Amino acid sequence: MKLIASLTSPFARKVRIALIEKKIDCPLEETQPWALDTVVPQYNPLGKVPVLVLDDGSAIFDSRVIVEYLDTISPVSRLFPQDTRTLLGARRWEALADGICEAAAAVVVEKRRSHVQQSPEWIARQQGKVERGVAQLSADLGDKLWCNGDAYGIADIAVGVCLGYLDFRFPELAWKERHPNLAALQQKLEARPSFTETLPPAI
Ligand SMILES: N[C@@H](CCC(=O)N[C@@H](CS)C(=O)NCC(=O)O)C(=O)O
Repeated sequence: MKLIASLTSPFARKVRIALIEKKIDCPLEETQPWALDTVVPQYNPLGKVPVLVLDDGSAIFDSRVIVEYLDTISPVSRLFPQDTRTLLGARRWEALADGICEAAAAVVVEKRRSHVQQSPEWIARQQGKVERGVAQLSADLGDKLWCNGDAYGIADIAVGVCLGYLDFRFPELAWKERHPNLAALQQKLEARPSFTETLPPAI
């Protein structure tokens, strides 16, 4: 098994954290999905990382599918709840956190285009998703210790990765002042070895 990923992708970080939490050894093949010579399209027609390549050569893609697969191959540190209702809650948390990352990443990509090509309306639309999404995360967390139910799991990983990605790409966003409950959660999560070992590299 090997993981094809970039070190800056929040979706790949989610998978890397899950591998560490579940104590699964898996070599990382680093690639830049935007590079012309990347191997990613050989494994994922969508050309996106992360991709998990299994020993039989088959490929699993989309971080949500990969993390759920990893949870089935090792009983160590269950990340997904067993109960159907709680499981739906976990998936909703993950969908929202991932959606914020997608909108934030879309802004990063748009801002790499030349000034004349950039669309301020498109950027504002994505920024609106980020602002509203973070406010929803904060409202849903309230004063609870963990995002979903009473135990650490995939919802916390997805939210911690999302907040870390905002800090990485948009340090000027003042979400911590507006949402101190999320700031406290992130501080707790960033203290875990799985989070410290997977911090994105300095840019
Ligand atoms: N829903 C996917 C999103 C993956 C994704 O968007 N990855 C980005 C890197 S952060 C990528 O590979 N982008 C390249 C492209 O869109 O061509 C997942 O959860 O794995």
